[in-house]
Amino acid sequence: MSAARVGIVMGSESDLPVMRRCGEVLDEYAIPWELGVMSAHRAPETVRAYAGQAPGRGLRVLVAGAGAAAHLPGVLASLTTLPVIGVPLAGTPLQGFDALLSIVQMPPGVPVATVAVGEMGARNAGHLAAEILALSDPELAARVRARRDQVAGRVQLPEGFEP
Ligand code: RP5
Repeated sequence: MSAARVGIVMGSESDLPVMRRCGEVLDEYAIPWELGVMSAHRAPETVRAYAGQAPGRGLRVLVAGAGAAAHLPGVLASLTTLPVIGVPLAGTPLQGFDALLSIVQMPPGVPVATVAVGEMGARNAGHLAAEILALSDPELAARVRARRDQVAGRVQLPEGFEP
């Protein structure tokens, strides 16, 4: 089995059902990935070690899902220059709006590429990770292009209209 190129991490096991969707998308592109649960507030030293070792372990993109105050993506981004994609998760009475604002509002200099709340975001994190990796992988770039061409076919044109 090849070494993981994408690390999918999340703040709690309760995030797993949603974050698994990111892995499913990466599987469609045949991108090896790994998955871990680590909390920025419950186990900050584990997060520090994971970020520090990530490049040497072959990871090229990190996807971090978190709910509530949702520190995990920003903390990871502070500890590595690998691209970090943040997935805001619902689960509190604020339904993910809290996590969305927390993750998307990173001050300049330490970016987190924030995707939509919940399952839509987890899936898009997989697609975005594929596009980032495709920049240095022509075979993957062809698979990314092929999928885009495939979804472009999902249209219904009005009668008499030719694009
Ligand atoms: C965040 O708090 C996690 O990412 C999760 O979305 C939320 C609730 O965590 P648990 O109380 O289910 O462990 O840290």
